[in-house]
Amino acid sequence: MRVLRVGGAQMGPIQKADSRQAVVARMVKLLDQAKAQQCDLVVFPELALTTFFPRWYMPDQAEVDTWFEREMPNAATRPLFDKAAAYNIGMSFGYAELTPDGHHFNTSILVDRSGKIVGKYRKIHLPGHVEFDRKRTFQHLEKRYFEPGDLGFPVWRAMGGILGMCICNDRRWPETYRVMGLQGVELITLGYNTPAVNSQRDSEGPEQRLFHNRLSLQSGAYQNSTWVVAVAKCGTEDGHPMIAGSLIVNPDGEIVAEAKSEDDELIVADCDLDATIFGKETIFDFKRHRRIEHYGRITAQAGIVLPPEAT
Ligand code: CDV
Repeated sequence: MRVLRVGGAQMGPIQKADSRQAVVARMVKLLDQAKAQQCDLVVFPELALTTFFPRWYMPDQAEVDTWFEREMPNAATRPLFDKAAAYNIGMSFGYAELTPDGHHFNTSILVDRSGKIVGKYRKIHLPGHVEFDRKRTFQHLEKRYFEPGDLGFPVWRAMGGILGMCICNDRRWPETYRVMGLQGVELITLGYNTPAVNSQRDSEGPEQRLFHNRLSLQSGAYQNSTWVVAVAKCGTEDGHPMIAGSLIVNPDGEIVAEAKSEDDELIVADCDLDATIFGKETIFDFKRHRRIEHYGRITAQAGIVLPPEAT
């Protein structure tokens, strides 16, 4: 058995006016709970340090840049790194990254038990739109504020296993899990900010969004025989509700821990990384069963190519 006790540190809403310092204090409290429950690894949400700012249209780039971090750790997050290292707990969390050469990414990092950053992932599947869209009931401007990630879907040998990361919308795409699955991933961490309603169709509310969340995470875990730890930032931010429903899913696709609230809440599960072996050696033994000669379209085209019309 290779058991990692993992804490999913769901976070309730962060309002526009909340400081990074106040948010980090909440994250440290969640770390305190994780320490009390003897967690080895704590997973925080996407863009964990601020409100979900892509819902706001900002024509002024200087204002946009105030939501980004120019270095990590920095003065605001140093207490989080120090506390995690003092507790000997690894962690992952998301933030908006502004690189020294001016690139903007929606980023997640993996930090080992000593407080060292050992992995970085930049969100690849950016949802939303670039320009203000008056037809939507609210904006989702990730395509305006971020560039698509440029690091692929790497995995890292860390915490005694093989770990990978993805971010929010990535969880809906089977390619995300499979690219990591092909590198033997044993545990995937991800954070999300998912509005409770669809700004483009009234009929899609929180129940359906929670269903799609579970469906994507459970199938991704099962089909790649990996643990998946998915953690929400949720509740109502500046009048905008987001789903909760943080989950830990085992390599059989079963939910082993699920958040009950829409607030700061730690969910915990013992994740035996050896539980990934059975699926990887049997029904999802990729080497024996995959038929890559028939998968060319997956990387050769992005959109749908319809068959010719019948004549
Ligand atoms: N932050 C996100 O990526 N949110 C998307 C919403 C826009 C659907 C998601 O996939 O949850």
